[in-house]
Amino acid sequence: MKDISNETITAYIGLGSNLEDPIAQINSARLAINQIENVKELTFSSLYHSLPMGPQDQPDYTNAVMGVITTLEPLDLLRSLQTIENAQGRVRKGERWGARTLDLDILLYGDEVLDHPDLKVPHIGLTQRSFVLYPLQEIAPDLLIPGKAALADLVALCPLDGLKRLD
Ligand code: A4P
Ligand code: MG
Repeated sequence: MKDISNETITAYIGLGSNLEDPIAQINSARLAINQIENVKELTFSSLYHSLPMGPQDQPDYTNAVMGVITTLEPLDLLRSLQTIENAQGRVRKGERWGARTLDLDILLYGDEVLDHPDLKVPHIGLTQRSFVLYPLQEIAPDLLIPGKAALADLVALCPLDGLKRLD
């Protein structure tokens, strides 16, 4: 068992994929995140099937949310996640919300509100996206989203938009 002994922060990471065997991409990313030094998995949601948000001429997505404890600073966590995205063949074509092998977003970092040019936390889309809110509720039903609302209240306002939990 990994030992993270210093003061830790609980962070939530959104995982998404719609290219090159999305379920395998999510499972590999989970393993890779567990390999980051000073990051340890706490919880992992079910996998969910979701319809694409953004351009519709792309495959459906697989999404999940992972809770971790970490001693990494937020930007160091972001860089580590981007390294994993790149290692799993992520190509940035400049199209907003286009298809991708792997997307790793920091949804929450403790109860911090961050407005850095490279990192906005809570993640900007968190409050409206069914493929984020429902998996997050599965693993952390009592969460309060800093600066926003109770997670349960956001979920109650958010239609499923075709989201389906996979077995
Ligand atoms: N960035 C700022 N804040 C964060 C954060 N909290 N976590 C910056 C991660 N990155 C953050 O990201 C662009 C920049 O956002 C990064 O350089 C980082 O510094 P990116 O991953 O290069 O590009 P992107 O993901 O295409 O952009 P964006 O706008 O973040 O897209 P989203 O919000 O990630 O949405 N449909 C379904 N069903 N499921 C999905 O998962 N995902 C997207 C992408 C579109 N449609 C989807 C899904
Ligand atoms: Mg992203």
